[in-house]
Amino acid sequence: MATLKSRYTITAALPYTNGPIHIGHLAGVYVPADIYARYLRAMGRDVAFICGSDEHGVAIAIKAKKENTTPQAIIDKYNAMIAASFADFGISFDNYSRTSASIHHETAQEFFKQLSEKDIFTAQESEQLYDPEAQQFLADRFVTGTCPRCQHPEAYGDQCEACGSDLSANELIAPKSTLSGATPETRKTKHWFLPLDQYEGFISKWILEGHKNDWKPNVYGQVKSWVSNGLKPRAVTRDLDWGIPVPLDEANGKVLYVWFDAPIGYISSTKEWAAREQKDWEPYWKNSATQLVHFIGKDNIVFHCIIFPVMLEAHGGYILPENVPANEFLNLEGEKISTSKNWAVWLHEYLEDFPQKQDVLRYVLTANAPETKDNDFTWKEFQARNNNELVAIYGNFVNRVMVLTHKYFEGHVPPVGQPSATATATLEKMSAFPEKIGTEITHYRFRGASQELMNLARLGNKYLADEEPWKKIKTDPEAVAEILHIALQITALLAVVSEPILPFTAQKLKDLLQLPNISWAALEGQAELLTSGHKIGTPELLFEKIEDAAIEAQLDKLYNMNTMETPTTLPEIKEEINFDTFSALDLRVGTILAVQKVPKTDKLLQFEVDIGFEKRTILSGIAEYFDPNTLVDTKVTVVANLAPRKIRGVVSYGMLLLAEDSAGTLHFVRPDAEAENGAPIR
Ligand code: B3M
Ligand code: ZN
Repeated sequence: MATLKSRYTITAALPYTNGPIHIGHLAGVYVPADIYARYLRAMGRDVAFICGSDEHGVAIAIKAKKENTTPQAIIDKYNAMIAASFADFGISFDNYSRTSASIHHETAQEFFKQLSEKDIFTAQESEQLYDPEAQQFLADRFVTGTCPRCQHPEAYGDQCEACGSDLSANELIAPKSTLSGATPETRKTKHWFLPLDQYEGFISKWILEGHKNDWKPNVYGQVKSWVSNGLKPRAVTRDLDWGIPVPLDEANGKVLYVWFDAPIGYISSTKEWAAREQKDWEPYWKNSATQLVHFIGKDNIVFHCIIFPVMLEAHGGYILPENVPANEFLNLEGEKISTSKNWAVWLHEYLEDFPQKQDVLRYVLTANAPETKDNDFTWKEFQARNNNELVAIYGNFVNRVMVLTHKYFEGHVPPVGQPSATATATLEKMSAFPEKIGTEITHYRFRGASQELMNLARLGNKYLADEEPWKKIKTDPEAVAEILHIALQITALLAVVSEPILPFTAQKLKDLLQLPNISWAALEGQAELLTSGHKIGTPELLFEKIEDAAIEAQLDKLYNMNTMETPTTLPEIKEEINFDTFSALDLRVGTILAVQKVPKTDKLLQFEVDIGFEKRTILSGIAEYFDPNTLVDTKVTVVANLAPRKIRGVVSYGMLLLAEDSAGTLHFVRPDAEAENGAPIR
């Protein structure tokens, strides 16, 4: 077990308040951070678990424009929504602040002034991209274009989300304004640059040498590639009207770059918390006895491993992060989670559909966390882990122990004499679990921690199944007393060590057992958690089975089958595209050879389509609109080069084109009957 420090500052990435949060946020950042914080608190450490809303930046300005409202209205709406979601899921921040708070504006401006007075910045005029139509300089998400590193077609002006590279807008190939679609001009403007190039040695020594063995390979590898590509000065001011004003007279009208101010938000949130708790904030950020850990997603590595540490180093007097255990991304049903395509499981919606099941999601997202590679969330696995692990192992074990204790001993912990060899061996195995789980957590292996927790429940389940107290009760009640005494110790230990991952279940189990308050730290050498004669409460199920219908409903919602809004008017023309974008589509003539309904769904039809040179399986959610028997031999238009997509276990190779009129009626786009199958449609 890693030797623990006395004090921890644990930060979780500040979510942008430009939308609600989804399961990808929980899996990538907030559940692991919460498990880590809860465990360290349970081990008696002094913990500051810090977060808050990230309320500046272009993404919020864009959202406000889109919703024809103000950035302030956007941040107020989503700050409240996000804070509520975190509270609902038991993410136990000591403080959740917001970067629009005055304490943050002051802290960020003070930080900038300190660097400016130390002549850290290089101020220079340069040609920046400018949108002549919107009459606005373009930076960050105001401009998109092809990434010069990986050719990703939709990189942003400050970062490419595909390869993680940090970019400046001028580097983008074929840039385009996201405000007006215009091709930008360049205009002179002055900005203040953080000279990252001068800190290559610092980063190499601190990370590439100092954290070679303890930082996750995905994090270490990204830092290494940036340093080997050469760090470049980075502008930390912007020509925007939404953000924190730059505290320099000569910079009026400019604001701090959001990624300069946001990480300072960890410090201002700590200050806000310390003031409320009448504590001194400085030990949490300036004392080397404190361990600072940043929990983030992989797209934030450059900001937390290079830019923010350089800011702290340049400022002086701050500690640096001991670790930045960034997770990879969580996909959903085989696709990247996408806010714009509504391809997500939103936390507020999850709780509407699965009330009181926060711990089920916490467990599944932890057991399946994208710790070393992108991973996939499927509703089938969600159901399987709930039914086969939480219900069938954990819940079933606890319930049987409690029911049998009431049945045979009126709910009292039975006395135990000289323990048998089996009992001793079982207690020995049981007592190893706090350290096993703790070691996984302190090494940021939360998947492993969740499986060790389940292994403790498996130990209890197997012990009960092997010892069969229900058979022995008539012939050897003493043996049954020992069996249930031991089994009850295991349920009590489960209640204590479940708290970081399953806080709601842990509390419920403690209440059911009427377990005296005992901390993880006090478990060491504790022989009995429930002493003989202790009266336990009435058993209640901790988990319940999730039926197929509930999973179908989620999949239907996700595939947007039953929430297709019937349009009342014809939709507006979409954003203009150029010919290249259109010609990337490969449309072909096809003929329907066979149609069948996809089992257990009421929306999906599975087509076999002849497109001349091959036959394709194509799914379409139109079962409600057509009688399958009338469709064979229909001529159709096929999108032939759409990436294959697995839907309800069937891979769909392409898409059929249909027109939807204002009455909501669907019509196949049908080439002429004599058009040859496979003929390209231009
Ligand atoms: N607001 C989250 C993101 O990139 C970003 C994190 C800031 S942490 C200081 O989605
Ligand atoms: Zn890229």
